[in-house]
Amino acid sequence: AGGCVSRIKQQHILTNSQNFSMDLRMPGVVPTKSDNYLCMAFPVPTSRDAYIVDFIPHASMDKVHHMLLFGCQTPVSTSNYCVQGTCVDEASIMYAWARNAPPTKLPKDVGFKVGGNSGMSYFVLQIHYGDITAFRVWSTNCGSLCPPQRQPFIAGIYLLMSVDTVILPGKRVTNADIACDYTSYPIYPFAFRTHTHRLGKVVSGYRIRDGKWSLIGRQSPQLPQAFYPANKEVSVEYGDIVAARCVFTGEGRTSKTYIGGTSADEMCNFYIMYYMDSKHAIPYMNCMETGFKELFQHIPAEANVPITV
Ligand code: IYT
Ligand code: CU
Ligand code: CU
Repeated sequence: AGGCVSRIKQQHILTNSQNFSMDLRMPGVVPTKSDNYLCMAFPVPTSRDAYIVDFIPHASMDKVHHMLLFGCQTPVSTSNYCVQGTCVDEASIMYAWARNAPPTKLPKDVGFKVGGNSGMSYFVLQIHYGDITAFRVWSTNCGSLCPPQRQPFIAGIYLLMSVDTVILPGKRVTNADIACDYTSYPIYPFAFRTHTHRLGKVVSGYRIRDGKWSLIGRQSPQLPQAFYPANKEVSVEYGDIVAARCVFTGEGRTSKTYIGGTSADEMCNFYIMYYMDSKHAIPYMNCMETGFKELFQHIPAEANVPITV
């Protein structure tokens, strides 16, 4: 993926029989231009089932704006820093760190499954504006001797994203609405993350059950885009609807703004980080449907109130 500098391998793995931690470092990287996103892939150091149970960010505050950790099967590059993109296949986000935002902890007994047959054979660390950082992943697996112990709860991500929003220039308010029927096993949201580019004012996510809207989380996408604690009372079960709204403004633009990858484009994302019983273990789900207009007539008023930052 474009210009790469050669990779300095510096990886530390601490092990005992059950647990190990792994440092993911991108030492001495100097971004060549602002808004560079540098990434690096690290093989998951076991072919057995392993569960990430903690993340310890080691970012140098003055240099790193934000960093995201993904898991996937096929990174863009396994031997070099990558300048654009993360994975060839679908990347699943597992962790987000942003300057000035508190890091989110996984609840007790909850882990992201990696290695084994999870489809996650690489970690990919993506850093915005960084030149030195390290990441540490605590993980439990069973080494080579003992039988693998199962994590009672599996962590996963439910991503709601808009694919077709168009923001008209000068128009004060444009809503991007997303909603899907939920037809799977119960999930228990514990953190959420919002993502838009410059035009996003507020992003809110809900569960709708028997017509009643319950807030999972609401945040300004102009604040650090980390995972924030979700409303713990709201689980999502078969028969519920999961919905999100992003509120945008077209003020200050002179042409239409579409969904896309550059900073001139927009995105509307609401990520739900959840746990579920590992009996079911569905690590990734998404929703890209535009909700019915009729449904969104009943969205709580708070969803339309911009959060001033
Ligand atoms: C078009 C769009 O909204 N892209 C988002 C959501 C997205 C994330 C992942 C789409 C796909 C993914 O595999 I992970 I396909 C997007 O790119 N969001 C950015 C990061 O790339 C994760 C963000 O910061 O949320
Ligand atoms: Cu950033
Ligand atoms: Cu984006």
